[in-house]
Amino acid sequence: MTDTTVIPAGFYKDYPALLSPEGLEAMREHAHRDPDGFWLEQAERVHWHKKPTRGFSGSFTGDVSIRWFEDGQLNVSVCCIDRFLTEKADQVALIAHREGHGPAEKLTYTMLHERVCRLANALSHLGVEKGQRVAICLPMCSEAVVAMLACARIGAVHVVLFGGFSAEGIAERLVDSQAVVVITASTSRRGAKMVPFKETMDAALQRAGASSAVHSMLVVRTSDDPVMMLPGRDHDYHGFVDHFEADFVPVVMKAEDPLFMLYTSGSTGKPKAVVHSCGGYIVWAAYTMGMVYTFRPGDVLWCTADVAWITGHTSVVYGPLANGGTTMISDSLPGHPYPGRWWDLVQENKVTMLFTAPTAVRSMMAEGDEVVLKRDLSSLRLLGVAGEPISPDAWLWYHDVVGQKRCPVADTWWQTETAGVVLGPIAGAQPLKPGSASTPLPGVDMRIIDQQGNTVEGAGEGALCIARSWPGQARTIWGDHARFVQTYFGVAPGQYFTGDGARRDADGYYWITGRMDDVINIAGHRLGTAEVEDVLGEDHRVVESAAVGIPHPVKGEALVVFVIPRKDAAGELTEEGIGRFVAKQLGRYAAPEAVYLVPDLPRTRSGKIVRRLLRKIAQGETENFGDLSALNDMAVVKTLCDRVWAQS
Ligand code: 6R9
Repeated sequence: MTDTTVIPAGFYKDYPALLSPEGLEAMREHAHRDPDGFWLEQAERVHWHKKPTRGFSGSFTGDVSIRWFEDGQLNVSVCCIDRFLTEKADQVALIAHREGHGPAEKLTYTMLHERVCRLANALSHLGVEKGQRVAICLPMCSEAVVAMLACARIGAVHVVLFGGFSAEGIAERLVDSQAVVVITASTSRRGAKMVPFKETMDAALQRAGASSAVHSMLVVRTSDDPVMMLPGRDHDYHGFVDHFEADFVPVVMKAEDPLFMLYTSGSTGKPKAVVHSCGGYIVWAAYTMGMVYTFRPGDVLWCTADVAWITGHTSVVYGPLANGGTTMISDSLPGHPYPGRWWDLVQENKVTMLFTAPTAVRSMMAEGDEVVLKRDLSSLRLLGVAGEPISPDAWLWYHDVVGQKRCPVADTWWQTETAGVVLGPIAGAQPLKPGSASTPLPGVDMRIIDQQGNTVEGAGEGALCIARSWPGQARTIWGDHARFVQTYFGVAPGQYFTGDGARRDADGYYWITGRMDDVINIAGHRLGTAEVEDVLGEDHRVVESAAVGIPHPVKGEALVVFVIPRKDAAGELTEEGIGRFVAKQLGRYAAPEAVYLVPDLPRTRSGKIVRRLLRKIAQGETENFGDLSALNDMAVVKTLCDRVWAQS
């Protein structure tokens, strides 16, 4: 990786910078000198029923307790809608485009308010109470945004589930969260594929049986496909919701009441839901999105992330709306139905800020420059990425071809657990370095910790940690605080460990080196290798398996699985069958790139699988394996190399 390219802060002559370099420094200095004062000032970005008088209370040691703005009271839907109803009543809040459904639907702040209130009434009518969980499993449609805000309005905790999850995956999450109501869709198209939302949800509920608490389901008819409805449990979304009143008095929440929980992958097999609370989260969403994106009159932000990921929560819904912006969603894919589809959407909707994943940038780059250059993209003023590392090459292509060197590219590093951008540039106020997620936002105390647990000063490499809490920090793992403490505070005591490694250069810019735990990142989707191995362990014909991630030109990383079949089952298990099984159990996004049936795996003398070696073998390497002295059996290496070679 090269870090020699530096684009000076003043490079973008026409870019309306939020801050001057001095202004940014002053903010950093204020946050450092007086953190409580700084964050209470940032808390003014949102509307409070009762203003908080304290910033952080809690501790990063012992049992770890994270609380922000504790004596404040608010309702997040008011922060995102009601407070704009006088000034911006007729401004478009949400543009919802659906492929093959004609022009995009446009909801003003007034219309959004009406829809959110009707659903809030409908959910209350179904008996949903403050603190109960509501599962939302929808494609990218306006109802998804409305559903999240309606939960916020009644104080219910939303749990957005990805439509690509399998019935098993959804069942597990419904049981764990004890959601009482599900909001889903009939079927939906994703590119050429049909996603059977309702059918999968029915299968999930059947699987969960009495362990699930779901009593009602609202079904958005996102297609004309026939859909089976269970009388008494299932309701047609619009047929049911649209009869309710268009006003609902928001439930006043304490700052620390939970707003939502969101499942993500870690280094053990069981997916975990991290919990975010009302006050800290919405201040953080307003702050991070306001700082990195800024929102000026006429701006249209299109963040292409699915609402089921944290990026979809913060950059699609809460961040833009808390800033009084216009946010756009679309269920389209970059190259479908034709190359350049996204550029047409940018042009048609006069998108000013485009925010996507590096994997999408790489796939659009592969379509060639002509596809981009044929379109009028002059509405764009800022480009962004998040979710995985972007190479300087892809960064420069995005910057030079898409942005025509007019638009800064903000590479932002963050996580489900951080809820919003932690590392990212303030365009116009600081230089940009292609391939680097630049510097921490003011108020973030980022550290690099070496192998001995010491803080690295200046340039250096190690574990990426954060030494002080920030308002949007996840408060706990749902139902398992001990796991929260162990996962995030076990590496450097008293500090939050991100799970990532990073290098800091002499200018203080951060270069993410990748996950340090067993999490792989496929096209921006986190997947724990242990999740895959657990699923394979369910098949009694599998003795043992090992899943690893290898570099992939478009998806960033791809999954490769090594499986030891039971001797008597060797003929029954096939590579394709195993691939299909993993995709069925975990979801299509987890479909392995390659599966190898092998007689054994490389192990140390103490029996630990040597994943580093497996990763190399999976990439087709046959030598330069480094020090193999710890291996208990060298012969297995040759067997595996032959196996991979034979199949490639
Ligand atoms: C927002 C999101 C978090 C993990 C994170 C890291 C990787 C995110 C990145 C990045 C390099 C960036 N990641 N942004 N790696 N550069 N700009 O993606 O949240 O789904 O929880 O994933 O993604 O490894 O730890 P989440």
